[in-house]
Amino acid sequence: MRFDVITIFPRMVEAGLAEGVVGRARDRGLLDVMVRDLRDYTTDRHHVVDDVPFGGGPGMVMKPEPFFAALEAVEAERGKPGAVVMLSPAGRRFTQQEAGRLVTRAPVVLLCGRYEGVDERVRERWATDEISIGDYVLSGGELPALVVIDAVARLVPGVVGDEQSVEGDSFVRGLLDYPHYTRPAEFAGQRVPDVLISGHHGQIRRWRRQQALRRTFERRPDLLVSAVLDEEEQAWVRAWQADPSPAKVSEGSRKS
Ligand code: 9D3
Repeated sequence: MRFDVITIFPRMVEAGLAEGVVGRARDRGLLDVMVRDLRDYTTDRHHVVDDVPFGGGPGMVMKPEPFFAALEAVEAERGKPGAVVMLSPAGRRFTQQEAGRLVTRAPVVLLCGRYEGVDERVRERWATDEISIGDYVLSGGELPALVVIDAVARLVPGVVGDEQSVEGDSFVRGLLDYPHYTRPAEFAGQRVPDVLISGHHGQIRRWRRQQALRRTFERRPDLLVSAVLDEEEQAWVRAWQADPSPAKVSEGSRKS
């Protein structure tokens, strides 16, 4: 999987790529990310990347020329990209499904904006996609670019180790995760559920499926619309719909 990231804060992006699953994937050559400093594609003495908005108003707008030059360099060095993604609060929402689409589009170029935004002609000429990571205001596209790279890289075969299988990832299955416990079996007056210590692997799998489903029912019922459930799981949901009273999964149980 190959990404080119175009940003005025290359060190910020590099820092986010250095650790963990993504850092290891880069070391192993499974993931190739080239972070490019937009200022390297300016031609003036002061490497200016912004200018005042036509029509007036607050803040600055990113100039088109450095982005055009950077994208022409990417094409010359790497060939035609499979996708050019503009990170923007006005984009469509990034989802697991979108990650699955981008992993098939390598090499992918990610354009990070700062200030009030990027001259519209960059999007018109170059962008194949415009993506937002959610409805909150950030200071630029760098953190969103890292989010996209992380989610897409996890879908590249070999990037995620066997011990943390992608199959089990909650949004891949369409449900939230079940609760996790490790030793000790009792801590601060809180006990690990007996079933997990029982050694009955069939029962453990069933308990986990039920917990995952219960949490999704409680917290993200919107996800149930497209989740694929077997007969038993559908029966659980119908029972909870008839009687939603059992203690909320998020509350846990507290000894008094
Ligand atoms: C305060 C300026 N806003 C006026 C309506 C517009 C605005 C411009 C640029 C708001 C944020 C930004 C910087 N954000 C991004 O570049 C960005 C972003 C985000 O803020 N939230 C979620 N996803 C993304 S992707 C890129």
